Amino acid sequence: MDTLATDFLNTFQDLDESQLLIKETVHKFVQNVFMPNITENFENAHFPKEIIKEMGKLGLLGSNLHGYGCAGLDEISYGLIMKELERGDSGLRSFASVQSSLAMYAIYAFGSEEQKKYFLPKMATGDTIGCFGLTEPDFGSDPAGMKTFAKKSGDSWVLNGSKTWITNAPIADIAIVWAQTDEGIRGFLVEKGTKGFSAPEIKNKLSLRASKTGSLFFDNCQIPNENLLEKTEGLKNALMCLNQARFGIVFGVLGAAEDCLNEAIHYTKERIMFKKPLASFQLIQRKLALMSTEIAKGNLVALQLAKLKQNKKVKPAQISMGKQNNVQIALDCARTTRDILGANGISGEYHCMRHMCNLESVYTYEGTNDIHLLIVGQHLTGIAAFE
Ligand code: TGC
Ligand code: FAD
Repeated sequence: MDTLATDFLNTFQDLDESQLLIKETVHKFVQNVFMPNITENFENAHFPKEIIKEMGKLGLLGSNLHGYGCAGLDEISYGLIMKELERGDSGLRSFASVQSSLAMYAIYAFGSEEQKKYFLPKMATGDTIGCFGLTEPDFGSDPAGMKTFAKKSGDSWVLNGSKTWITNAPIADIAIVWAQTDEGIRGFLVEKGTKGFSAPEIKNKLSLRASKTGSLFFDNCQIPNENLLEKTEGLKNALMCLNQARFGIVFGVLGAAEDCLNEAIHYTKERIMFKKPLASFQLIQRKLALMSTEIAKGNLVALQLAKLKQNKKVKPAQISMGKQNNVQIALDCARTTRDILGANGISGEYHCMRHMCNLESVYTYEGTNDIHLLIVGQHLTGIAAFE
């Protein structure tokens, strides 16, 4: 890794030994285990499930949760993990985000002690895979309107409805499902094999191809009361899970951006045009300098948010600012690198086009770019402009 290009302001110069080791270990894991097959996996829309348990062994799943077999790392370490995973592919980071920050966190924060003891250790090792169903076909940015309904019936709940665009759904053993009830929105653990529950894959994605996405259908599913996340009492709890995952994206996307910048620098030093390396032209250097500057700014944003989060002082709107800003930076870097590589930029032999396609999803999921601007706008003005 060329750290001058990607950390121009030495933002991460004060990492402690353990943080440096984590960063290096995940980097090596991604390069040695994941990257050799990424081009083929992306082409074939294949997610390499076999690496999940290795991620578990390295402590990468639920890494910033404490107890229950989780690594209990600090927030900077968690961010660095996300960054190294997404340097490989946003799909790999997506898997870890959903497993850790959405599914495991939901159980960790809102589950009963029995649920935590039963599910979290198996999820930390990667033996049990989770997904998180909030979005519905007609309720994406506005999940408050969800139609999925759970009706209390004796000792259980009867669940009807559907969720869509759910990461990990086709490979998940358990789904965290948010549903309306007579008492407001609550979270449920729906186990694979539950009668009336199916999770078919969504095919033909042109983005995040090395990640599995699906729908969730519930047809009179009987959910035992012990699978209710007992501490859930409204949409707010689902949004609290999103804060965790959005924070991971703030770091993660910079991994993809840095990979693009490194690719652009390397390519332009080698590629001769008009008898000179592309890197010697002013317009090219301007593009590289702007990419490096934006990445440096993004890293400062990420580090500051990690510090606030570590001290339990971070506000959701601050995470929204970071998500919106850093995803935009990463997408711009991927597009600029694609441009700089000319025709080669569209080839799977290089990484920028894959990152660019992936980042189009990241721009939309976990709250669209515009929704995050509206959240910051609401914070600045006190006026919600969503409706
Ligand atoms: P609103 O009335 O503003 O809020 C309802 C209650 O929730 C509180 N709240 C939050 N609490 C914690 N964290 C947050 N981020 C919160 N945002 C709001 C709020 O204070 C209120 O509390 P209370 O006590 O008054 O009840 O709710 P609204 O319905 O007007 O919606 C606001 C809006 C639009 C910002 C929200 O719905 C939103 O964020 N929409 C975007 C939806 C979204 O991000 N979906 C993501 C689905 S999961 C996903 O994409 C995973 S991709 C995974 C991967 O592969 O990596
Ligand atoms: P819409 O809400 O229909 O938005 C469409 C456009 O309208 C956007 O540009 C948006 O910014 C704009 N818009 C919407 N409302 C307003 C407004 N009030 N003012 C101005 N503009 C507005 N969801 C999950 O629950 N779990 C998952 O694991 C998950 N994984 C995903 C994986 C992938 C690959 C993708 C693509 C999505 C995933 N999602 C997941 C869904 C994702 O969270 C939603 O796509 C996202 O919240 C946006 O919802 P939508 O697609 O319905 O777009």
